[in-house]
Amino acid sequence: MRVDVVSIFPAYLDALELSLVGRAAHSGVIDLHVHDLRDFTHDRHRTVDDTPYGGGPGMVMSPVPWGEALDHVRAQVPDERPVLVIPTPSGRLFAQSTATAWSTDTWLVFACGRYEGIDSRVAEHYAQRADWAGVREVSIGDYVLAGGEAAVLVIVEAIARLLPGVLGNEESVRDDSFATGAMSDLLEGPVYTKPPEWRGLDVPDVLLSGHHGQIAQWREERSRERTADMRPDLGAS
Ligand code: JB8
Repeated sequence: MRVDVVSIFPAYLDALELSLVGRAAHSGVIDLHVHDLRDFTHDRHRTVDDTPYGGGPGMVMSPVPWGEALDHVRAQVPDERPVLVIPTPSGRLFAQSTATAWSTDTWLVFACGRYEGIDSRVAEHYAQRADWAGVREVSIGDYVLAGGEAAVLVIVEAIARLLPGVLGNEESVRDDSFATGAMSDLLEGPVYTKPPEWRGLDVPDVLLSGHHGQIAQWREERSRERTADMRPDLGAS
């Protein structure tokens, strides 16, 4: 999968070189390219924003450098159509099902807004372009960030761990109960490792029993309890 990110803070995306996503990039599973939006300006001050039509607080990102940057990215692979992803608090919710769906795409281009966001004609224009595969405006949750960069870190990590050959622990993601069941309706219950007693706290006996049927039943009960407590909205009780 090719991933391009356009931002006025390209160093923010340095974290993609680390850990799981970095391993995917170094192994060639992800072909990662980060671009500085200001490289597509032409004025002395490398201006990317302007005042909002209709008035109101703050500034809006100009469509002009965005068009130049995205056309430059698009031209890097003439025979592939990218999806344009725009993080915004006004987008559709990005969920585990979104990560799964996008994990089979061949090319994602992320546009990181700042200020009050990107001139809305950018999304409208690229949605009409036959040489792009579409535009997806997404929110990672009901809170407001200062820009799209942190959302891109979240989205790319959620996708990267689903790609074949990325996790060291191959089976945990391929396992259906982990990849889908885990997030779609029930939360994971408690987990334990050695030592069997730590600061007066014991590991539950059933987990040391070797009775796999009882262990599975116990884990399902704990999952249902935790879901009812932490996430009653998931309706697991
Ligand atoms: C300016 O909360 B967010 C988000 C917030 C933003 C921009 C993009 C995304 C751009 N503020 O997901």
